[in-house]
Amino acid sequence: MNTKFDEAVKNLLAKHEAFLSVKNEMVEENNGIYNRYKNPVVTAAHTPVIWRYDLDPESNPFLMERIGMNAAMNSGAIKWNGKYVLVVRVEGNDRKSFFAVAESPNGVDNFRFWDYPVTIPDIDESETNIYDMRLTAHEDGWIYGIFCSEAHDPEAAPGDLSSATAKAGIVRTKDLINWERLPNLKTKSQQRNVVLHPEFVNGKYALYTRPQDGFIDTGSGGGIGWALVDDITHAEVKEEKIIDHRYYHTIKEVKNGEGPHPIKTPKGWLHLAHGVRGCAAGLRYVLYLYMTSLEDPTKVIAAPAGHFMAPMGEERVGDVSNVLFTNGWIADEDGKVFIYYASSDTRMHVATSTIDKLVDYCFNTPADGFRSCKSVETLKKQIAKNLKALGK
Ligand code: M1P
Repeated sequence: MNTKFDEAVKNLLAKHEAFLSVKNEMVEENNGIYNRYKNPVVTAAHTPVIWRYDLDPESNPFLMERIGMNAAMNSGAIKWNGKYVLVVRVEGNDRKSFFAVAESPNGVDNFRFWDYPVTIPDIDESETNIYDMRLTAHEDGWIYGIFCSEAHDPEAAPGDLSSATAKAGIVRTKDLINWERLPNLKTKSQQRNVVLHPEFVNGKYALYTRPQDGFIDTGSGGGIGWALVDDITHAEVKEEKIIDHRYYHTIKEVKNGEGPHPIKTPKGWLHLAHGVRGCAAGLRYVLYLYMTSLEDPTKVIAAPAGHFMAPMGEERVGDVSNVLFTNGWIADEDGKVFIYYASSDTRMHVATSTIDKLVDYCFNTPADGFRSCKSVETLKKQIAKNLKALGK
């Protein structure tokens, strides 16, 4: 019996519980499109005390953190048994990422991690890091998770301990507890941000891809791709078509990547993605929306110009600053949409909107004219229309 130690553990658990129970508040925004929330929804500090501390007075007399957690970010999302569930990319102080499930009763606060992280079967000794899982409840009855499987580049020059390669790892589950690992996606190029479409297309599994020449550079990879796959248990991309292109002097000039799988709406598939551009401060990651046709999911039917969300305030700063990234959203049956996004590779946030608003945003936000003079023309049209409406 160690009364002082027991008291300290009780105190630690009580403080953590109080932190997890804090209610979140919607922030008033004036764009009419979505609302942010005051607090991040999941952070490294949300990870359980039993992960981080050894609660044995014999082996940890000072009650120190033994296994530190550095970040809780890029999370897949799904509504599961009435709960808002995130498969969070947790990154330890050792820089290794892993997946862990956190659930909330209302989608905006009180996220609590399950006791154990997800065990992803190990099929490749060279796989060093895993991250950014996209979840898809597919019409075949399985819930799939596609994630980035990273390894040290076997062709790196001696002494180069940074070059890496990215592949798409694939798992599936029926209960979010037991995960079956399927072989990695076979492709000609490296791949990150691969996402499974929720329906069969022409009887095949359909993937959003992101071909890239290198680990960081997409190089000749022109944007978000699309590929049909015969057998998901031996998935291979034989043909890949770019459906959402990158363009010079846009928010996705350097790279882009599909976020979570698109939401089916009566007017088309609603997509959420990230776009990247370079600047003196480094890469800037923002979120954007676009829509594809229900009849032909490879056909873009709405492409609003510019970003939908960009880093703001404290979101701008973190381990990799100036980054918003998303790989999870949940659409409720009443049309409310919970957009889960990470800021600066550090913490998770939520923003809420509705399918009607997001679709309206896609079809009625002017498309990119790719030149300043075109942007001025678009702006002048709106001003003239408004002046007329105001009787001026
Ligand atoms: O650091 C920003 C993001 O960079 C990568 O995304 P992309 O492949 O589009 O460049 C990923 O490593 C992602 O996890 C990270 O958030």
